[in-house]
Amino acid sequence: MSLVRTNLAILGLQWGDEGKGKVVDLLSPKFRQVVRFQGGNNAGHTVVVDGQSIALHQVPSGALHPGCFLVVGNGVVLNLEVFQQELDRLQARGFDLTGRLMLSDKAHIILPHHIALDLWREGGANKIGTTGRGIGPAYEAKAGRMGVRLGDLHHPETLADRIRPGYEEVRLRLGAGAELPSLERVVESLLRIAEPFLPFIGDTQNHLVAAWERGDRILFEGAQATLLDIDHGTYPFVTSSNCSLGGLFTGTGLPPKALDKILGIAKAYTTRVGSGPFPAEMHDATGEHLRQAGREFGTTTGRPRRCGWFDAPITAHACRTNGVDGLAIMKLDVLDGLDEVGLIVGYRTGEGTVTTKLPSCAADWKGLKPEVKYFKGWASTRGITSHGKLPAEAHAYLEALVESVEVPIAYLSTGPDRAEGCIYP
Ligand code: 2SA
Ligand code: MG
Repeated sequence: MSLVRTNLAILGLQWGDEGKGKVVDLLSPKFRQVVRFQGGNNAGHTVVVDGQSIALHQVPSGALHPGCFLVVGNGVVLNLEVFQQELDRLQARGFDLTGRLMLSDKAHIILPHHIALDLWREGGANKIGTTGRGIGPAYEAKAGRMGVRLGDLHHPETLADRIRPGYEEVRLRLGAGAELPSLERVVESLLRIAEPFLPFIGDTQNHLVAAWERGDRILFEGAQATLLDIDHGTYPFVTSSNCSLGGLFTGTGLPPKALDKILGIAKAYTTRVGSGPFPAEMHDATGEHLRQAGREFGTTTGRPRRCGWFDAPITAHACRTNGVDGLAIMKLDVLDGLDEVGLIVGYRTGEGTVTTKLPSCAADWKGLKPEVKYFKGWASTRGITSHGKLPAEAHAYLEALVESVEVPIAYLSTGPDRAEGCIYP
């Protein structure tokens, strides 16, 4: 897949944690603008440089490249306190974002009562295993027209009136037991935390349209992934934004013709954190091996991830939803040393037939058993930088994977470091 002169979207094709951060970090030197368009600090992108890893949650992964201008689009929900911590961590490592960061004045702010509501719900029977960062309630406030946007920070005199309706509703819902700071405290601490950000707040849509018109190359960095998309994922076990392609346009204000190519990111196996349908899940020693070998614990919350073989039907669904041009297959090396490697090619239903169609309803996933095709394992792919050096068994596995998803591989990752991987012919 040629990337010459393209504006490119990087999207997750599974349930998140595919390794989007590494791909964005690798590609961003070729781009002038790196843009986040949805999600918030529920995202956790780990980039590894010279053996040292840096976890980013809201700052676009292009942060480590001084030539990249970083844009946080209107579709993002922001926790400014956490954003400040990220900036401080970057600063301590010598990465200064002054003069190369813009936050949309239309992006919504995650407020303390959003976090309280998220945690309150997660303590009840309807818990869905959120990251507890207030993401859902912040998007609800936006859709309910009670949200507070970064642009509102320019009007401190009316900020309390902006915050009050949403704040009062949460207080009513949580009742006497709610440990919420007073409205005055919320306003006062927001103004204090937001102060350093005021110079960065601007019209990111105008900024991006101008960048597009003058031919700046733009990289769009998706967070979470298609199976967590509020419309196209395993609802209700999803996040509250459109993590698939549609969210890129609503979350930036750019039209579809501003985008040239779509790179879909998938791990060579499948993981998910939180509850919800996950037919690939293996509760046995192989599942545990994948978790340990792949260090499958959440970047944001440290939660152990559920693990299983590569699930072709879900990945094919994600490729269709996003119109993916090429795949980046990550963490192939985690499958090293296994006697055999599985690939889920369909699901066996209660009636004994095999389907590749994903149910629309979470309840209909129950009873679907993965139909696994097994391949002979290989010794090692770790650190391989040339496609020709892959073991024949790994080739056979990847060929079957491509055949089942019907999208070619563009990049293959064989280890966490920037250098570990190869362009796939
Ligand atoms: P939320 O907090 O409302 O977005 O949670 C709703 C569902 O979305 C899932 N979700 C995620 N799944 C994988 N990775 C995510 N980000 C972190 C990371 C996760 C972590 O990148 O490592 O550290 O635990 C992410 N964010 C949201 C979540 O598990 C719920 O199923
Ligand atoms: Mg992640």
